[in-house]
Amino acid sequence: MPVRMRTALVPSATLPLAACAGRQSALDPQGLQSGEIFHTLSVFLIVAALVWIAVVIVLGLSMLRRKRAADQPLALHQPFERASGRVIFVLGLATLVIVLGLSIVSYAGQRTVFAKVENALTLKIIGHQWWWEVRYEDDSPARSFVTANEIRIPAGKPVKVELESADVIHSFWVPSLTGKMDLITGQKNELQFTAKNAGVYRGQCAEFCGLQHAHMAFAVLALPPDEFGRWRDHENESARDPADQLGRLGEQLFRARGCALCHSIRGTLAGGQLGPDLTHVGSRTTVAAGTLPMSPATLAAWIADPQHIKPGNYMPKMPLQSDELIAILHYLEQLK
Ligand code: HEC
Ligand SMILES: [Cu+2]
Repeated sequence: MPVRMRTALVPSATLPLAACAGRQSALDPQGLQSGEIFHTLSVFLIVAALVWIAVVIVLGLSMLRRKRAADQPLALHQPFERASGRVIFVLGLATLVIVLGLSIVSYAGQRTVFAKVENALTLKIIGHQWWWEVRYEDDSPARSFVTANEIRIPAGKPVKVELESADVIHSFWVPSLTGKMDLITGQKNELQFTAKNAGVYRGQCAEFCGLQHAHMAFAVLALPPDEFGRWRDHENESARDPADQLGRLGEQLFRARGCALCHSIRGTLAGGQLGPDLTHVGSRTTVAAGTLPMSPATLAAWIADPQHIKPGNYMPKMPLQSDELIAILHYLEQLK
């Protein structure tokens, strides 16, 4: 085999294994709920595998020890009939026991997965074609704020997400942390989960919702609780004022070029509701619902031509001069 081909085959052969770990995998559970789902799956898989192996062994034996056909195929052989009757009865009973046992395992798993814990951190998540609105709500409106495409949570603490949709049906899925739940217009669905460890997990819309469904992802950042507290306090603040002349120009252009019609930046005159809130966009880890990693270059590419990056999405290509783009970019980057 030519060397080039062999080196190409090695990674492709290990690919299925590599796919089992990482930040978006139901087979590498990092949450209480996903752990329970994985446990249920393992029990089902092991029991089903044992049954399958037993069936194959019996099938093999019966083929090996096959007898010559009787001269009178219709004549009953009493002792054999009685023995096979017993075998069928025992196997029927075994099937019943196995199915009942698996039902109990499944029921117990569901009780943990859908258990409601008091005092969970509550977030409201609204699905939009093709991005996620994330609302941190508090009893005091002064402590409530909106962000997008990124969920930060305290590790080890229960989190409740209330799911709704602004348009079509979407589905909230963070495989590493828990199972799926749909977002439906006019209906409030709920899901609770707890990330066992700090880390970054990837979530993805899991219900086909139109053209850019595949680019409707989000990041879940599970932070140590004190760090989460600091982030929440900071995120609750209004956008910081631009630090320099170019930033101030960017802020003006953000309104003058129509961005503010669709985007809100708290603490400024920008109050649009059609697109993601950009108050702290500079501190997010991705651009356009997980489509690109956040950097000055990707942010610039997105603003310059969002239709090139995510064709059909609801942010139009805005006609901007290059110096206007630079000023707006400079302004948004500062919104940390
Ligand atoms: C007609 C409404 C509309 C206008 C006007 C608009 N946007 Fe957007 N914008 C959106 C929508 C909708 C999205 C989400 C797109 C997606 O991810 O599917 C978005 C996404 C973004 C994002 C990515 C946010 C994130 O969380 O990743 C940035 C940055 C952004 N817009 C900046 C701008 C700037 C700068 C302008 C002005 C030049 C502008 N937008 C004009 C609707 C608009
Ligand atoms: Cu979708």
